[in-house]
Amino acid sequence: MKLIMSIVKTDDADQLVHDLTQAGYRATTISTTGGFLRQGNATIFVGTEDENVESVLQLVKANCCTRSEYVSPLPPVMEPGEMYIPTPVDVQMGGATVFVLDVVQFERF
Ligand code: 2BA
Ligand code: 2BA
Repeated sequence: MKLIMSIVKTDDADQLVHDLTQAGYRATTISTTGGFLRQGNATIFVGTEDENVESVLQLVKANCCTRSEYVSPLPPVMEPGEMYIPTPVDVQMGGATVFVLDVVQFERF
């Protein structure tokens, strides 16, 4: 069994979970925050048998298209007297960052 952990744009999460459940997969969504932009994203966990991993990945891929956005990262924590000049950066948004983990044990109580 595998646990597929997909970090996706909040905007893409609902449709992805809808498609996953329609396809018979169980999913859990948690609201998360990216470390770099510190903007909300969503992390979707799907526990499933090994043979289903590819099909889950296809659903993630189909729902999470990549697009480019020009954004200013939030200022870092600074010492008194330090100055921060915000520099907008071009980042690829959307898409999905996916980790597939081995499940050692699965229980339902
Ligand atoms: P964030 O950390 O907020 O990053 C958002 C996007 O900003 C990243 O998109 C990437 O295009 C860019 N970015 C991140 N760190 C950067 C840096 N040091 N320099 C330049 N650009 C940078 P994605 O790579 O698609 O990542 C989307 C979100 O997925 C991330 O949000 C983070 O929450 C998560 N993520 C990505 N890789 C991860 C990893 N190895 N471990 C844990 N979470 C990860
Ligand atoms: P939910 O997805 O909201 O599911 C709530 C309950 O609805 C489930 O309880 C189960 O009794 C039923 N259910 C869900 N999907 C079903 C389906 N396709 N067919 C028939 N009945 C279904 P639990 O199984 O105890 O799950 C409780 C919560 O644990 C789930 O909430 C979900 O958030 C998470 N979860 C369970 N299995 C998961 C898995 N394989 N991967 C990721 N998250 C899982």
